[in-house]
Amino acid sequence: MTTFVGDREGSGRRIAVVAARFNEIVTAKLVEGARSALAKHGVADDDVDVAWVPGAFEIPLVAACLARSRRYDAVVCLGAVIRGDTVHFELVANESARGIAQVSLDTGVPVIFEVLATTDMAQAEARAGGSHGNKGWEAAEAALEMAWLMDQLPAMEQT
Ligand code: INI
Repeated sequence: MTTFVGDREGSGRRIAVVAARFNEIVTAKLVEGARSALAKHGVADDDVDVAWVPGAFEIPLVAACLARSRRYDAVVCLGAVIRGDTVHFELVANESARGIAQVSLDTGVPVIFEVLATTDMAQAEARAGGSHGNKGWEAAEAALEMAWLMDQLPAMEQT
């Protein structure tokens, strides 16, 4: 029996981060958390590229571009969708999640989903370096773990 459990060693890894500027007060902290986690696990600063997009809706296209470049071991997607008075929230949150999942499945590159979807700003801030930790940090660790796992698993056939 073989058991595969991801390792978070980051030396030599190249990681891309896609971050939404919408609700930047939150997303800047997610990016900071992700960068700190990558540095802590040994990823060189030069091996981390960050692409800013207008909002969470734009994340999937840029994540697809970066994943298909084959330059990165993983792509970390960071955003904050905060419920307002309209259904726009649902559309943005759902499409962002769907698109990000699709990029990962289509490319075989780990694409990590950390687009916060919260009722209010306080909940989002709590998850961006507040009482609920920093989800950007967790996303970076998930990226390293998935990169390691994908290296160990049998190669995916191109379809
Ligand atoms: N984008 C976000 O990242 N978070 C939000 O909360 C949000 N809301 O609520 O509207 C949001 N909208 C912008 C969207 O992501 C696109 O940038 C825009 O629709 C242009 O395509």
